[in-house]
Amino acid sequence: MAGAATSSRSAALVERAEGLFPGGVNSPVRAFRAVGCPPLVLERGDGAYVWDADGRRYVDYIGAWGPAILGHAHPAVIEAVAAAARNGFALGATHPLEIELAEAIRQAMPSIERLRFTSSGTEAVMSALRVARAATGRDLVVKFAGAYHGHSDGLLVEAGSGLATQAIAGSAGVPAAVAATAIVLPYNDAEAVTKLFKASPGRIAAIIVEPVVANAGVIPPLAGYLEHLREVTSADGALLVFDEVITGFRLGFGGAQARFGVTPDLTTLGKIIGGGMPIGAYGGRSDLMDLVAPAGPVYQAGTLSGHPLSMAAGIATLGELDQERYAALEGSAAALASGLTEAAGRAGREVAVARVGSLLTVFFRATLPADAAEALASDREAYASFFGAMLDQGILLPPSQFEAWFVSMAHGPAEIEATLEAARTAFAA
Ligand code: KE4
Repeated sequence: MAGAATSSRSAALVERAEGLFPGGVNSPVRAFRAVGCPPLVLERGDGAYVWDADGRRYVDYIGAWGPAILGHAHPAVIEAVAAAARNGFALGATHPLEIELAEAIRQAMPSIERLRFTSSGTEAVMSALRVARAATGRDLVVKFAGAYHGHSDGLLVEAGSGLATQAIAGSAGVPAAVAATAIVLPYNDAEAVTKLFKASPGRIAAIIVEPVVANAGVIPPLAGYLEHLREVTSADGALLVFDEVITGFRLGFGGAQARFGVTPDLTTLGKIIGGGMPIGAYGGRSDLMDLVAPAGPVYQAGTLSGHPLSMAAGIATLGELDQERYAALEGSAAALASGLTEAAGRAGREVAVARVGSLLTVFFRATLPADAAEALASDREAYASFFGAMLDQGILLPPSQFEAWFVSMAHGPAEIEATLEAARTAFAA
């Protein structure tokens, strides 16, 4: 049986967790249900490695779901958090470290003229859309099938009956009236966006998009697609919101908006900017952000927003990111992707490896998916057995076909080669 939790300390901990948390976890993906094996209990990370509660070591591609771009427990980040902690934790007023991190973010992403920190990506997205609705006086928001923008009610939605019709709830407990404020379109379909705005001029507050989809597995934008979203929203007076919670500082210092040269009106961030500590941020044009209380009529608040320890971890993390390290990261991820493609080919396995920067997905299907519907057609069983075979060899992949692998700057040649060696065995199994 793959992984831990047979008869062990992990198993005992899993059993206690199951009596405490829904599904035994504090976030659903950690239950490993999509890969049909017992969840790991991880209690230590260092560089590219994590250890489970029985001391088993794994090369880690979950990367805390994005924050760990430096690798786990980076000394500079630990020292920064320890130093900040010695001055106390949240103090309840503006802290100098908030200003320092905000200035570092703005320097890297100039479209973020002003911003507000939150404690999660969900809060950042929820707040950015509240600003968009206030700024435009419109209620409807467009998102794309397969994209994930956190768990706020208005975004837990699925496509309505017809294309470009109002969405339906994607979760129990989401009122139909709230779901109806969203429209869900297929990603990478420029025509669908054009048709929607032609049919509903002046009614849409914003499009929110993962500029590179990472929550359906990795799906890059087709050439010209993001530019098209920019043109259509600008022409209609709607706003363009880039959800860069994953891509921000992942795809380079300026995130996806720099890589693709498309400037959104608002951006949401999280994960890397907190270096693994709780964080989110939303920001953009100052005329929009000045609508937020106490400067303007859009209310949004948070006890631990801008928490000094999160700020310290974020500042230290961004301080370690430079062009040389991004180039090395690009090289490792490229070597991994091509090695995986070759290993699968040699074993006669039909996989398509998608990669943008250090985000990658091995889709168990013949061709790269262009949207969520195609991604969903992947062979989940095949992914699940591949996951198990890799775990048995000490390689921890994301426990779902529809999550991205996160390569870190701590994944060196040894880790990449160990992963490819394990993949050659796993594909042949
Ligand atoms: P949080 O509220 O989980 O900090 O961020 C929500 C969010 C917003 N936008 C994007 C593009 C995201 O990917 C996320 C959260 N990502 C997931 C991983 N697919 C977090 C992992 C989890 O839910 O446990």
